[in-house]
Amino acid sequence: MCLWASASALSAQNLIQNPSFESPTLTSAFQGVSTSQAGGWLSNNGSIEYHQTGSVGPQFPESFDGTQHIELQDVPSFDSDVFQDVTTVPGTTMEWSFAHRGRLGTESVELRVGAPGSEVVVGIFSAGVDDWVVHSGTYVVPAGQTTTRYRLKTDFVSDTCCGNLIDQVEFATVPHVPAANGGILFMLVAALIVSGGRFLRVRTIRS
Ligand SMILES: [Ca+2]
Repeated sequence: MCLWASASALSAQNLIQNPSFESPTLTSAFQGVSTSQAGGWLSNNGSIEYHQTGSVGPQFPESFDGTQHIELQDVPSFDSDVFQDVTTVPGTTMEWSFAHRGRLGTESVELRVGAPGSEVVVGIFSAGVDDWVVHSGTYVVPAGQTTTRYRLKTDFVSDTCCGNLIDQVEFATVPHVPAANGGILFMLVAALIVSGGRFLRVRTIRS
C-alpha cells in the first residue's frame, strides 16, 4: 500500500477532459459537434469542427493521436476557439502542451490561460502543413485562482474556410519528484517489500 501511494505521486494528471478529441465518434469525415457532446470542451459559438484521421485528401492529414482531431477556423464571421475550465490549486506548476498543424499553410493559434474571462496570452504558436508540431511549456497557477480556463484561439487572419488543426491537449500537474533522501527511502521501502525484509540486518558498530 505504501509503495502504491508513493508511485502514484510520481504520475502527472492531465486535467483536460477528452484531450484527444476521440469523443464523440464521428459518423462522417468532418462535422460540427455541439459542445454538449464534446466531452468537456466548450466554444464561443457552441460548436467544434471535428475531423477524422486522413479522411479527405492532403488537407485532411492523419490525426496526431488516435483517429480524430479538430479544426479551429478563422473567418470574419467566425472567430473560433475551444476551452475548458478546470479546478486548480494556487501555486501549482502545471505543464501545458498541444499538437498543432496548419491546414492551408503556416497558421497560428493563441494559448490563453487564466481565471475565466481574464485569461492572459501565454503565447502565439505557429505550425505548417508538413507535420504536427507539439508546443509545450509550464504555467504557475496564481494566488487565489482555484478555477483556470485553458483556451486555444485562432490567430490566423483569413477570409478562407479553413484554419488550424489541433490534437492531444494537455494541462497537467507536474509529477512530484521526491527529494534525494526521500527517493532513497522510497527505494529502500520498495526493496524491503519485494524481498520480504530478508536482507535487512542491523549491525552494531563499536567505537
Ligand atoms: Ca485525437
